[in-house]
Amino acid sequence: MKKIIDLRSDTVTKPTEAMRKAMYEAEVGDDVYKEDPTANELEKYAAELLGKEAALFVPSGVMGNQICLNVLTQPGDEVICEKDAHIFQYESGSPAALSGVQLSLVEGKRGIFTPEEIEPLIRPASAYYMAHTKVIEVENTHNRAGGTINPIENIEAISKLAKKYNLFTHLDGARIWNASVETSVTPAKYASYFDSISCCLSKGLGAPIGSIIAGDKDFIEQAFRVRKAWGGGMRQIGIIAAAGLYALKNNIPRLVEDHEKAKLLAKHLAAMDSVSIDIKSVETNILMFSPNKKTVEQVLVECKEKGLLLSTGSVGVIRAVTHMDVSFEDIKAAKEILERVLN
Ligand code: TLP
Repeated sequence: MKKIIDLRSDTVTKPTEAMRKAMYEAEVGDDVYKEDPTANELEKYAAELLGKEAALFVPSGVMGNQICLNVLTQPGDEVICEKDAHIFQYESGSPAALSGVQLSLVEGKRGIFTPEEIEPLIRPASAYYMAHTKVIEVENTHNRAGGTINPIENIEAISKLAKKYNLFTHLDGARIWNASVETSVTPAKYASYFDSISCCLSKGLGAPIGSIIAGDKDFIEQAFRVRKAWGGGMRQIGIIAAAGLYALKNNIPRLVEDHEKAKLLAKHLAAMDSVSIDIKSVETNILMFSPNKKTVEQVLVECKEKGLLLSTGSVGVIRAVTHMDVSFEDIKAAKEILERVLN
């Protein structure tokens, strides 16, 4: 059977033997009663890693972000975020549908906005005829911008601005682990500038299911209630929590290897005339590029025929994501397929 190289996303990773063993051996209980020892251990471990009072295991990154926004806002509030934020582009309109909030979009550059750009968007609290600005949301690393890292000094300045206006801050840290290994800024340091954080176990860390949200105790108590209300209260989840715990304990440092693979592929692409790519923008495990001679759709179809799966970014852009289930040899094979298809 022809080998398929799947660079559509880091969500496609499959649990390893060791992870499956941890899942098999997990002690379980009913988590709706808070009696699943493995889920409890995962939440305690994650809270410590993120430097927060408490954490909650949730089924997905989308649910994590949406629960956080729901707890931090009231219907009619406004959340400031970057125009390509996952909560705006890829969460099915849920801020409006589930929490009755509207998003105020900032242009940003490479997924990053500065405090100066958002200060004019903060609505005066006295303006009863306007939505209330309530939350500033940051995504780090930024998916649609190509895995870019938000500099810690910028995050600190955004957090100061939020405090000045009495606003909450939320971090979509689906890939905060990637930012952390690349910059050596700890996940806890990143999280310290936010009231709530959502981070994925099922992307580069290789767990099959799940995300973590973290915040103070009161926040997590409220989040526990919203998770149940939205049908996310699960029972013997130790089986999947064990995978998450294994992922957090074992799979963070190896993410640097995924970044090396992405940078290598970016270098190969930059050497081809038929491709536009900003090689400097490839900071972590995501790379975005545009074909010069064919349409995105043509390239996706032809690559698939040859055993290489890719996805799309914004209009006219192809996305490739490296992860633990692709090797350096796969990157070489991907380069050869791309050379044939793009030229
Ligand atoms: N991103 C997916 C797709 O939805 C695009 C991917 O393949 O990258 N925040 C960020 C920054 C994400 O990239 C994602 C998933 C999520 C949240 C949602 O996570 P899940 O898929 O677990 O709900």
